[in-house]
Amino acid sequence: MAENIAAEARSVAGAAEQVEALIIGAGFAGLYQLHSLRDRLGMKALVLEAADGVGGTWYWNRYPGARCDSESHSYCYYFSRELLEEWEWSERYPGQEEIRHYLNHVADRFDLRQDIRLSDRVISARFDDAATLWHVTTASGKRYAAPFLITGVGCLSSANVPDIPGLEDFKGDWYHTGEWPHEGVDFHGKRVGQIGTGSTGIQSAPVIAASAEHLTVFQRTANYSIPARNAPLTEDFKRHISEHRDEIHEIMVSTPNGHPFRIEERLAASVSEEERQAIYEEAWQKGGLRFRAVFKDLMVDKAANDTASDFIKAKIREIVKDPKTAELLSNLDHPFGTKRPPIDSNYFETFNRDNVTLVDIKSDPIKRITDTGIETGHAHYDLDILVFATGFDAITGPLLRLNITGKNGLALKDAWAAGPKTYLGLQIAGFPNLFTITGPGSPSVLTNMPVSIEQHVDWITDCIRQMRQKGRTRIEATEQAAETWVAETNRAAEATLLPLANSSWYLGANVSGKPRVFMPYAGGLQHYRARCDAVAEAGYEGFVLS
Ligand code: N01
Repeated sequence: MAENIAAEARSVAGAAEQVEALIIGAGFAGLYQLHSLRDRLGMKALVLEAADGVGGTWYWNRYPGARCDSESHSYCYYFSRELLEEWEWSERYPGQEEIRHYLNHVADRFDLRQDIRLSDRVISARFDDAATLWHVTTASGKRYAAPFLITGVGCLSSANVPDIPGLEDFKGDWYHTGEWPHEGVDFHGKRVGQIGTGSTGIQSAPVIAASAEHLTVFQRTANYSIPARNAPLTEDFKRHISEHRDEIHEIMVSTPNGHPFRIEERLAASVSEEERQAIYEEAWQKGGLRFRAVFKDLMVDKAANDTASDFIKAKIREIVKDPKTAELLSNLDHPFGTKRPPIDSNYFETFNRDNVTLVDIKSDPIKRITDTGIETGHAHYDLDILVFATGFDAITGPLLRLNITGKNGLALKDAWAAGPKTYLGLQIAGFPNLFTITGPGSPSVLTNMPVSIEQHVDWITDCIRQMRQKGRTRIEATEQAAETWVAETNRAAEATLLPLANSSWYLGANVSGKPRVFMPYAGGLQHYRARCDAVAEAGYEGFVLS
């Protein structure tokens, strides 16, 4: 807070640098938005980035085992055929370092760096109604102004370190997975405690266990996971991908989740028990998120979902040798897929190692952190290193921490006090000319992210192009359109099993005090895309242009 006030005070003295569009964040979204506005529309645009390099999520999440859950040939930009053809992925799922290299390559290839300001965090953004200008201030006190402000801050970039009493007393080292040290962490000879068993914890535990003296995993909610079956890409596969790019892309943009595979048309109950088990077994052996796509009703019919859930529970019990540990790991309290399903490399197998212990903190919650470890109601665990794989203040957190103020002094935190309200996840009533790439109310976090990002950036770019052609300078979502969209987002979620996961970050449940609202649009990316296109074709229905 003091840092913010000092920066605001310093900024009064310096003149603002004015451009035509300001973009916050240099990840997948910000890089493509800069390229689109600058190189397609000829606008003077600038990206502001807190980190000292590009990459967004893939800059920060350097924790052991960090890897994408979408297949490499789909987890990339499709806007440039040349880019697609010159970049070669090495593995089925790209690791953090490879994706970061890819995004650095994109920044160089499209000559983006000259318009990116690194190492300076945006601390406030304020709309000047009379001038139709966004004024942005950074932590170093620099000021910028532009008619358009576009956020590309990601959905999972605001680290959530839970408020457990005593952390300040801990004498060992502690880390959050989303803000991992660049030089890495040496676990050799260390007793490590990991809190959290989401996608991150499920990836990090096997890698930490491989070098630590001992790893204690503190599990609050048991989680599903499907084997990733990661492997180097074969030459045959690479050739296949390069010969079928258009078909692959067509599938990605016409399915609900943006992945390069279709959801099967059959229902879980349409096949015999024996056939169903064989289908699940084959999907388990192939690995990855495709497991969720073997029947079309897994996300909408609880009985269908139970068949997948039971299959996975049986797998966990088969893999994990100690029956008590197996019971804790398979004691799942939510339907499969209602939290983003992790994929893993030997997660459940890790609990067969002699140097790994699972602690159930649902039945015996953490009381406090002591100077030497973690104390629960019934035990004390001595630790040298504490790893928080505790997720993020997701979707709204990265936007709220920008301290955005719209028309009439309306602060975003007040506008969203009861939960986020947007029109199409793209705009907020009362905040003209502000676009939120992958904002709440869009399907983004339920999808393969780059596909959603490209759709949003293309829509925003086209909108600004049309505004310029028609001499319009301002666009603002109406309150009515936002209300209607929130109702539609709620209806879409209720038509699925998604709201049944009580501890999901989709609902904001992992952050204390956060309003419990299902934030993403669950009606499917292909329907959402059609809706956004229809809105544009109807002259930006639901927006006021002036
Ligand atoms: O975070 P999470 P994440 N005390 O929120 C626990 C993407 N991602 O970083 O479930 C004790 O899912 C919490 O327990 P509970 C992906 O979209 C992708 O793992 O709230 N425990 C949970 O176990 C993913 O969904 C990839 O009861 C506490 C864990 O911490 C998203 O990022 C890889 C606690 C948090 O799980 C977030 O995943 C990694 C507390 N006070 C991430 N607070 C890939 O592409 C929280 N927990 C593969």
